[in-house]
Amino acid sequence: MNKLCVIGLGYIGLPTAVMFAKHGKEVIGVDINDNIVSAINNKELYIDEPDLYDSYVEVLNTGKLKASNIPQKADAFIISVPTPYTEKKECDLRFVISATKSILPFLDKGNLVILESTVGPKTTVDVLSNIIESAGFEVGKDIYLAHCPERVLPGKIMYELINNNRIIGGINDISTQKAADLYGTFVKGELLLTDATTAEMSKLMENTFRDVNIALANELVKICEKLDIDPYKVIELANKHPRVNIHQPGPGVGGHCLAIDPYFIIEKVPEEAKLISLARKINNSMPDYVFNKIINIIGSIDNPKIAVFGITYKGNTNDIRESPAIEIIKKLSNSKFNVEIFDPHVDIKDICGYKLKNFDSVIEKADLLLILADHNEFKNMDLDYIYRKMRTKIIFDTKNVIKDKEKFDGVLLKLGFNNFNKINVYEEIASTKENY
Ligand code: SAJ
Repeated sequence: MNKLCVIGLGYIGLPTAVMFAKHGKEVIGVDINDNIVSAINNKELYIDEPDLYDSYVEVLNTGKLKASNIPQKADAFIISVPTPYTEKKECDLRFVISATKSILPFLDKGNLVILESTVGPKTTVDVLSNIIESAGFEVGKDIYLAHCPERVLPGKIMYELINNNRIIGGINDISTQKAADLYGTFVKGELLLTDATTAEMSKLMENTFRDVNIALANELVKICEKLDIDPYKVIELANKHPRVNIHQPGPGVGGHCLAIDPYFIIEKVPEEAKLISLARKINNSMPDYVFNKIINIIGSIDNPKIAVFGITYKGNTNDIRESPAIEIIKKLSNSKFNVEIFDPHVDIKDICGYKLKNFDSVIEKADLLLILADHNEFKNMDLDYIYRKMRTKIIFDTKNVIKDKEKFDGVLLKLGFNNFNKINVYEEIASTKENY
C-alpha cells in the first residue's frame, strides 16, 4: 500500500496524513474546505499542535503530501471527518456518509477503506458497507474495510499517534490484517486486532469511562458540601489505594470527545445505558451549579465585577469546543453581570459580548476572580499581588489549581466550599465594602 488518500484534514486527519507521508507513503490529503487546501499548498499550518510543524513542512517539501479538494485513486482511503451530534443528541453521520460517497468513483478492487472518525456501534458494518456495496463491490472481498479509531490527546498528537496502542477492527480477518499492516508503518504501540463493531464500542467506552468517573467526582463535591467534608482531601486519600482512581471535579466536561461520545451509546440502547446517561446529566449540571455558587458569593455586592480566568475546555489548550466555561459566561451575560476575561491561550477578542483583556486590567478592582481552566499560568500566581488589586478579595477556583491557601490574606473558595472553607465570605465582603 503505497498511495493513500486521507479524507478530512482536521485535528486528526492532518497529523495522520503527515505521519504516513513522513514514513514514506505518497499521501493525498483531501478536504472540502478550499481554504484548508490552499493553506496546505502554501505550507501554512492552521492547527495549533506541538511538534507538527517541522514534519508538515518536511513532507510538503519532499512532495510526499499534497492537498486537493477531490479524492484520487489510491491503495487505501482513510476517512477522518467530524462526527458531531444532532440536536436530539444522536451521532450526526452526515460527513462520514458524504466522505464515503466521495471516494466511490475512485475505488478499485483490492483497495482498503478505513474509518477513523468516532461513531456509534455498528456504523461501519451497517452504514459504510452498504454505501460501498451500492457501488457494486463486495465488502471484505473486493474492498477491505476497517474501523481504526483515533485515540490521541490534543497537544500530544504526534507522540501519541506513534506510541499509543491502536485498535484495528476489520469487517473480516483479511480487512483487519490489511489495516494492521498499514498502521504498522509507524505505530510503535501494540496493534490490537478485533472486529469493526468491537472497535467502535471500545473507543466510545474509553471516553465514557472518563465521563462517568468525572461525574462521580462532581457528585462527590455536592455530597461533601452537604456533609461538611473537603472533597479534594477525600479524593487525594482514596487515590492512595492502589486500585482507586477518582477523577477531578470541575465546572463541567467539555471538548469534542467526552461530552459527546457517551451519547452515541445512549442513542443505540437508551434503556440499558442508565448510568452513562445519568453521568452526562450530572456533568451537564455543573455549569449551573457553579453559576449558582457565584450568585451566592457576590449576591450582596453592588454592581460586582467578575474576573474570569480561562475559557477553554481544559488547561493548556486554545480549544473552546463544548467548554463549560463558555456556558457559565453565557449565564453571567444573560444576567448582565460586569465580566472581564483573561485567557493567555486564546486568541479571540470577545465572547458572549465580553472583552478578553490582559491580566492586570481584568483583576483591577474585581470583586471575584473566577478560575475556570487549569492553565499552567494560573498555578503559581502571585496571590498577594492579585488580592491587592482586587476590590473584594475572593477567588473561586473551580479547577483546584491554587494549592497553597494558608499564605494569603483573602478568601479562596473551591468546589464544595460551603462547609469546608472556614473563612466567612460575607465577612470579607462586609469588610471590603467600607473601602468602596
Ligand atoms: N476533566 C475533568 N476531570 C478530570 C479529567 C478531565 O473535569 O479528572 C474534564 C476536562 O477539563 C475537559 C474534559 O473533562 O473538560 C475532557 O478532557 P480530557 O483530557 O479527559 O479528554 P479530551 O477530550 O481532551 O481527550 C479524550 C482522550 N480520551 C481519554 O483520555 C480516554 C483522548 O485520548 C481521546 O483521543 C479524545 O478524548 C478523543 O478524541 O476521543
